[in-house]
Amino acid sequence: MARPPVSIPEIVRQFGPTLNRIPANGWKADQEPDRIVKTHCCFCGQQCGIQLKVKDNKVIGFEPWEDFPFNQGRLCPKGVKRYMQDEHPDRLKNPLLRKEGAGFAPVSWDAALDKTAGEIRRIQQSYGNDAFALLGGASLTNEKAYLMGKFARVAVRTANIDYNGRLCMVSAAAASKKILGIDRSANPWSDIPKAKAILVAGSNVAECSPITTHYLWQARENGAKLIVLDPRMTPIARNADLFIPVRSGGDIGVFNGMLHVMIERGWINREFIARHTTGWEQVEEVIRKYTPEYAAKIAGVPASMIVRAAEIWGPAETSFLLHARGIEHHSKGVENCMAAINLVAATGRIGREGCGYAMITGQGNGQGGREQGQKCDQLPGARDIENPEHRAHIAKVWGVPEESIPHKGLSMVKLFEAIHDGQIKGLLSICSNPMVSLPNNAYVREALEKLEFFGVIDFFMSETAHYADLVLAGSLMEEDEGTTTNVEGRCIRHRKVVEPPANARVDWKIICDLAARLDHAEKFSYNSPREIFEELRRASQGGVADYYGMTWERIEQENGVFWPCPEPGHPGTPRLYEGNKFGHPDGKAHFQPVEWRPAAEEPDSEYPIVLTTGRVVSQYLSGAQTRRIGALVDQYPQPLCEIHPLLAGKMGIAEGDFVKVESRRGSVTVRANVVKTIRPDTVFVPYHWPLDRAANNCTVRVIDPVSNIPEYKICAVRVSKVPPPQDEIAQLEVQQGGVR
Ligand SMILES: Nc1nc2c(c(=O)[nH]1)N[C@H]1C(S)=C(S)[C@@H](COP(=O)(O)OP(=O)(O)OC[C@H]3O[C@@H](n4cnc5c(=O)[nH]c(N)nc54)[C@H](O)[C@@H]3O)O[C@H]1N2
Ligand SMILES: Nc1nc2c(c(=O)[nH]1)N[C@H]1C(S)=C(S)[C@@H](COP(=O)(O)OP(=O)(O)OC[C@H]3O[C@@H](n4cnc5c(=O)[nH]c(N)nc54)[C@H](O)[C@@H]3O)O[C@H]1N2
Ligand code: SF4
Ligand SMILES: [Mo]
Repeated sequence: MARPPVSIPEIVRQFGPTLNRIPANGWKADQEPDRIVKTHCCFCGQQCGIQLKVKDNKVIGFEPWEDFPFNQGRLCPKGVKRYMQDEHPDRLKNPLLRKEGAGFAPVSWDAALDKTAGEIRRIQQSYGNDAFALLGGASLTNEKAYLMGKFARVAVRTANIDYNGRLCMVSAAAASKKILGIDRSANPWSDIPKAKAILVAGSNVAECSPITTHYLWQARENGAKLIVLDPRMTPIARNADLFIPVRSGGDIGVFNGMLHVMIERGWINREFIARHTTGWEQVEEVIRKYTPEYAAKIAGVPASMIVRAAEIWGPAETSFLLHARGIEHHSKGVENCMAAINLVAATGRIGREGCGYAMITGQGNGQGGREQGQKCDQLPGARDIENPEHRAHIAKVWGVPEESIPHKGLSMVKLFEAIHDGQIKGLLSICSNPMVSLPNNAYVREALEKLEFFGVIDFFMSETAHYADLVLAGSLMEEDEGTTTNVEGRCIRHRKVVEPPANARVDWKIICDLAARLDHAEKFSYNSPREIFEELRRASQGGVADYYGMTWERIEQENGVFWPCPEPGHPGTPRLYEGNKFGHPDGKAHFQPVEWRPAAEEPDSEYPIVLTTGRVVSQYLSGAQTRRIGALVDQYPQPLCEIHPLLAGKMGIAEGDFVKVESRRGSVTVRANVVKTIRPDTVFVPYHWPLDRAANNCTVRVIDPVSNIPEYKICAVRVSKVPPPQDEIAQLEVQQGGVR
């Protein structure tokens, strides 16, 4: 039986529009708290230490936690306001079942869990085990990420589990593994201020990894030179010694061009290359043709900028490379990152104080979430699901026959294609909002409508949950306890601050309750997340991401422990590759030659402009959380289209006009923000909004062949001035006092 299509106006009537401003009972931040709990921010990969104030089992405010070494009390606007989610009127407090034609109605947990387990069984009996898929998330703690991987392989026995980190860290991960052998930032952030040359590629540091700004400032105060690559002059770019306004998709031009100049001028560490690397000859061969002039054509910037970048980076005494999604969200995302890392390996400036490399992790547990086995090709400890030894180790920890562990499944975008094609009939999703975050929204909607059963575990009725048959009311970060692993690879402890409200349930318990209904009670009989962590330690033992030597007590006492930490007495490993020992079996770094190639969809005469997408400081990801916090909404209420005055002038567009940004797949209508800080051939729209304001109406459903990350950072569009939109949701939001 096909599920009925969802009526958006019906959802708006039932749950209100997406913009909710003031909780019914208000916040009482001026009250005296009963308790103050040291924990961490639930949002980005910086995972700042924060203290939450509690009164009567309610979070009423925050205080900085100055002793936590990473952020030393610093917080960004999101961290400061995050506590406002807790008492939000939209908070889901009961499991909700879709009633034909009548929206959602509360049901008992027994009914909800029986229905979910029953549908998993029915679908698997009719269509085979792999016809039921699971989707996890990198905002989940390590414990929950581990549990999801085990739940998929042991209780549901499907190969098809993947997670939203597939949209985020996988290009960086693959590149780092290929060249250096390990998927983790190589250095603790305390190394950044000691570097004399810093290259930041494709990262809007000030808005998206705000605390990292402070480390870059310190470096500059110590005399470092900062190079920034971005098609937009972001706040950090405004303060750079050299800002290279690279064309989206053109970074390989800059990296290879820099290497060309460095070879010519003798700024290559040939001794290091000979002793500690392989594959240099092929790189040198490829680089030959990347003269500054040739490279400049690819990058869309003057050749002199590339030469200048080489002059800063090449001879520097110490250096640090950081990159983020700007170079990773491409159909050549892995190649972009490899070309960048080649620059580090060619100088041998890695594995020492002030010499290093980092990928700026995005989601709260972006690092840990990709180690514990919720990826389609992975088992805990960052193990390979196709490696017989790795499988045998995990089978032993789980107490199951090795043959019973499914093999590699489909990655997230492919999983949606399989739903579309009818291969996958059922889906249970936790901690993902693909209706906003996957490319080409219309395609995602069609896929969700085809599912025979769709269950969602969330604490808010996300845009994706609107399409579910059943929504299970899960837990906010502060309502449960566990660990995450921050941007540096430091495993930290999140405390339980308050109990979940009413009839909501902690996520891990929901998963264990479901496993019990699938006849696996004894393998999921944990009494607490701590027990899950104890098992995770053993599962990770001997793996690349080894947590065996950690305990919750140690993590707390030491303000976090860096993996690998293979033994209880081991100090942890803040800096990887010390003594030039790389992660490959031969101990060497493996250079990877990289040739530039065009994006899947370059601009043409019909769609002449590049659209690139990303973030703003006050909104987080799909916005399911931050669009509900009035104080954050006020900072950036609606998506804007950044457009250069030259381009705007050609089309008669002025600041504040409505513009239609249209690709071959769909369009978004937003106000124009005419700024000189963007390339005149490019427009930028942040992606945190749903429906008619979703940047992902336009983006292209093309993925990197190695990492399977979508090409969010480049597609072809045309832009035109239009009258203000008149739809029903727009009207409702205007009535609510929202700004369009
Ligand atoms: N405020 C806020 N902070 C966040 C998040 C959030 O949603 N909001 N999300 C978190 C997550 S999950 C992530 S992944 C990170 C993302 O952090 P970032 O990667 O820093 O953020 P983005 O805005 O996605 O993209 C960064 C920059 O890439 C540029 N760019 C686009 N195309 C190219 C290109 O081809 N080359 C280069 N060099 N640059 C390009 C864009 O102009 C943009 O300024 O942020 C994390 N922190
Ligand atoms: N166009 C464009 N699209 C993009 C990007 C881009 O730059 N441009 N960036 C991509 C990137 S880098 C990312 S990371 C993705 C993110 O995309 P998503 O993962 O889809 O976004 P989130 O907002 O994190 O969605 C998480 C959902 O889970 C819920 N949630 C959060 N924490 C928990 C929890 O602990 N338990 C439970 N049960 N639920 C939880 C939230 O309420 C929300 O509904 O978006 C990608 N999409
Ligand atoms: S969103 Fe990120 S930078 Fe901001 S307070 Fe939270 S963890 Fe820190
Ligand atoms: Mo991300």
